[in-house]
Amino acid sequence: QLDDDLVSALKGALSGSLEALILGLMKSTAQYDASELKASMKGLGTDEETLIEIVCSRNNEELAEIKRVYRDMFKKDLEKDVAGDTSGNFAKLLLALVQTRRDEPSNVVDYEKIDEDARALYEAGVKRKGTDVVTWIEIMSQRSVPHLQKVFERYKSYSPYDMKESIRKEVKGDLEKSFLTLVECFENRQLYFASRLNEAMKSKGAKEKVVTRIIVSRCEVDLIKIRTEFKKHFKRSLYQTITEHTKGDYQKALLSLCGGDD
Ligand SMILES: [Ca+2]
Repeated sequence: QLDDDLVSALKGALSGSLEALILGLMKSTAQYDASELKASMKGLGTDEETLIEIVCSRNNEELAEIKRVYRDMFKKDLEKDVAGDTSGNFAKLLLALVQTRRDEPSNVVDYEKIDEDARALYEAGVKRKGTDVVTWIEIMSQRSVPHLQKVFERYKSYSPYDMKESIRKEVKGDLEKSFLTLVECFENRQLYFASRLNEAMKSKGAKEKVVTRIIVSRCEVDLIKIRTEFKKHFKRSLYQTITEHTKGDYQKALLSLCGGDD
């Protein structure tokens, strides 16, 4: 009740990106992700960019918590909403991820399985006419992340193109974006978020929705590591970039969440 009163007071006092940021911070990370997913599927049309970013970048544990919270908050199943709002192979991939059937990392490296999966990815894509998307989905939604990192290394001994180039050649649109997001996150999740932040701020009229979403959803998870990747790859700190590309109280709030310069 106190929270509800506070939220309505804040809604009255704030507007725009600052409002979205402050109200986002009132939620837990999983509540925030669940709300963003819900909003991305609300009404006619779908905000695929948000849907892809959240579903393809969260790990199994995060997705399981998001599903639980989603059911609590909206009395609906995330799977059902995703299935109702997407179609075709894009829907199949998102659903496979939301079902959270990914293996936990194992202490034993299974070289035979790594080779088998690398060859299967190649034979389902670059080697054949068309693409056997179902095989790609199965491998990318069910294998552990350390296993997949080795699979993508091995993949290069079969295919003339690396996994990301292969995705660009084989599939298009939302499916392409989803697979690319997955592979980028398997390789280095914090670098994926750093790149998204960099792009969003560099684009004309900073894409504040993306900036807000990433800062709010990662500030209690891995923002420090994202800062490190940011500085390493873009030569400027996240702090400096926020200073240059945003303004006003929104900027002050972002900088305070950022926590410091690097
Ligand atoms: Ca092909």
